[in-house]
Amino acid sequence: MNVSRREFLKASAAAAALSMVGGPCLAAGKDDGVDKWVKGVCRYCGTGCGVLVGVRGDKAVAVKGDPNNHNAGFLCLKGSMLIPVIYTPDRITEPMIRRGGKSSPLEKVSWDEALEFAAKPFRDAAAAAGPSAVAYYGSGQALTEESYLANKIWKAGFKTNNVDGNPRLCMASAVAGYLTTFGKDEPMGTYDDIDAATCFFIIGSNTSEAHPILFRRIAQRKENSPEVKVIVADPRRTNTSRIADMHMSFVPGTDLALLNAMAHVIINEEMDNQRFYNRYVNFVDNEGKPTTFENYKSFLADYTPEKAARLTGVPAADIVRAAKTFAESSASLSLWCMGINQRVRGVWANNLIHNLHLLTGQIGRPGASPLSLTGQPNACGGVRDTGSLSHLLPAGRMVANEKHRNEMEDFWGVPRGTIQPKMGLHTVALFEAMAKGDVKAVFIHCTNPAHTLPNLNKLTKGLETAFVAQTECFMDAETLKYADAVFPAAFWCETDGVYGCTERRYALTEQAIKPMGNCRPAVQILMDFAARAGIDPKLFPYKNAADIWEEWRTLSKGSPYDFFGITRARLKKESGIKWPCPTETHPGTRLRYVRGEDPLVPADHPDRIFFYGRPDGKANVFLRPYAPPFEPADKDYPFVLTTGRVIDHWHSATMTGQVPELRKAYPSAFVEINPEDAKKLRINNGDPVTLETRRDKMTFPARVTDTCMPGLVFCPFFDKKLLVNKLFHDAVDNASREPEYKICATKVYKQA
Ligand code: MGD
Ligand code: MGD
Ligand code: SF4
Repeated sequence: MNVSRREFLKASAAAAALSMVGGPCLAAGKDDGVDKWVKGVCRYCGTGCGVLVGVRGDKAVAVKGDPNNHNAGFLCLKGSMLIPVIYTPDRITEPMIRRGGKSSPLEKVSWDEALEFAAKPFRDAAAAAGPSAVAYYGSGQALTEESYLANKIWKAGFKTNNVDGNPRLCMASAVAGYLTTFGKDEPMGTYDDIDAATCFFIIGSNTSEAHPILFRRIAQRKENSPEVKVIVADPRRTNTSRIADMHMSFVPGTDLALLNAMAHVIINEEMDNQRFYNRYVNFVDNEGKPTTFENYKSFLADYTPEKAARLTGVPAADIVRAAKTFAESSASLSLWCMGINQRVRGVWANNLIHNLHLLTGQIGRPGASPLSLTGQPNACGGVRDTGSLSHLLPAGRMVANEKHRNEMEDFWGVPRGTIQPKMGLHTVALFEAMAKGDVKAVFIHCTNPAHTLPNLNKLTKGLETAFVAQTECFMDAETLKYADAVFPAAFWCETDGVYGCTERRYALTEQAIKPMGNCRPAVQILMDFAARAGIDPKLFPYKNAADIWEEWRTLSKGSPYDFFGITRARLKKESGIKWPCPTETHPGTRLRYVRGEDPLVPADHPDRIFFYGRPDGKANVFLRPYAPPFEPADKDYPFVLTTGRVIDHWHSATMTGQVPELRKAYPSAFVEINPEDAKKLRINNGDPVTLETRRDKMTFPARVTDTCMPGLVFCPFFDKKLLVNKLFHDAVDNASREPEYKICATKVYKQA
């Protein structure tokens, strides 16, 4: 692209998003003739843009950005094209079962028959092999009420902690990063920090494609205040890096060395903030045992910029410049996503980002914060906060903690000892256990694992072996091939519930239209299913999702996740509220852990910042060494393959693939390859190029582009005709259990 950075910046601010404030909307209709506008949240990413759905008669006909939400009326293209997704002929509108086993066809049946057909194998498996023979596999795209309910049904009803979901593939390393550094999950910063930051440190996030409306806000901040610096650290030269003052492209998987080298420079150049860390920080070794600042300094002696330069490929001078800019700017904001989390050392990488903030005091002030970008619209509110993962319980409680289990048992009204003390199976282990026959029946909700799990040839064996009950909306979903019973779920604005996005913001999606055909809201499906599976209905005495919200809100009261003040009535009026929010008159919290801002910090606390997630109120700076990725390039497999997103498709494209404009933009997957490599391998644009890994091989059309550095190739994973995840290993971080989707070794050759 032959445009200057300034031109690109301008274009990014304007064109990454479509302006829709009060204007006409792209949809199956026009703004005029709309009977009413119903408030909601975009179905797609963790940016959590507010939308207004235009309804005419009994149909949704339009969508536009909510001018009163953080997105100020802006939406990106896919968000603005949600209406055709509702009305695609691909919608599943009737329950279906496979009467004759996995190889028989799906037949449409009544709800009663489908529910009974699905419930029996769960009853039988639990009776014959115990509670751990059943499982729930959920989603950061499910509504909060759905995940809270499922978590309760499985953990307190079936008495199994086999509750996991796609946030394990996504934010698990960020969760464990916050827990280990600050003692509690969820960030202290918010989107308001973007407007106050003077240095953006964007690492392992292609914000321009994955969080376009936030990228628009960053680009606008830079456009309006040219002194603002943007540093991007990403092996690929993405559109995000094109607005950067500095792009550090490095050998994939070497971030730990880069981040430690930045800390080294900060201390050696005396840019550290001793007053801050003496007051608010504990230094701990790799095992979490107390150590001293002096030990930390000696540990970092091994991470000179020169040494890190040899490992990462980033020039030493650039590492020094990045460290100085980060430390000396008046307010530095770090933003990161899957380039950091989807790594076998993802938790460590999260800790090292937090280290930079804690060393410099770039935290707890407007614009100065670590802020992980959440991928899915409700991974935070729905799954992390409700504790709907195999090791968690609601509101920051842990399965392994007896007091926490007892608190939940008392609140849920089940006998002490009901919740099992042993953690359930994390995602990869769950699908392995299904393949072995240890888990015999799984309920899959709002996720498409047959497309998106790593090492698919291995892990789909679990879906071939276990009984699979699945909620879905679209026939395009790959997992349907393995489903024994399919429940047609009401889609997005056909039902109501709360989403919680990146910045601790809860917002309500209201029902705008009736569910299509015979579809039902997922909370109804879950309750009907559980009752038939033998779970005591006293556990779910709810008429609707609003009742579940009421219970969950009450449960949060007095916890470090307190949002008791966020009532449904308030959510209907307001366009999102950030927790902590303990009372109905509290406006919500912008700066978590900060006295005078966060209601959970006592007004008379002696310190300005109180990290109340830890017993002594101090955060941890960890001594985390560099460790290589699981499968770096080698002599036999000399390239690194990385995977990720494109702006116009959502994950497995079951939704975005229904929209002709989005499909045309990216009709199929491809492999990006650097021009130098392409020349050596005699590859031209469009040539069929085979990637061969230790698991499988697959041929993609080539895109010759400098986006990838030499030695690196990139494939998006949206295309079900080219399931790139068959090429990947399933190695996971040993703390968060998140898979390393970002790095595997591959051969690359042109197909004859
Ligand atoms: P990715 O494309 O997965 O997107 O959002 P992002 O994480 O921003 O990868 C991010 C970057 O990591 C890539 O640019 C890649 O080059 C870089 N990377 C690869 N290896 C390394 C490494 O070793 N170190 C570092 N530092 N970086 C590396 C993901 C987010 O997007 C998520 S989690 C979800 S669930 C949502 N999905 C989604 C979608 O499917 N489509 C669109 N359009 N937007 C989405 N938004 C959300
Ligand atoms: P989606 O396509 O979002 O992907 O993985 P998935 O969650 O498996 O699947 C959502 C499913 O829910 C779709 O089948 C959709 O049709 C269905 N659906 C949509 N709306 C509704 C609804 O209202 N109700 C119900 N019941 N169903 C609905 C995402 C996962 O992928 C994530 S989060 C990450 S971060 C990983 N990223 C990643 C990567 O970066 N690289 C590679 N190679 N693989 C990855 N896989 C992971
Ligand atoms: Fe939807 Fe994300 Fe686009 Fe906002 S940025 S409109 S939440 S896809």
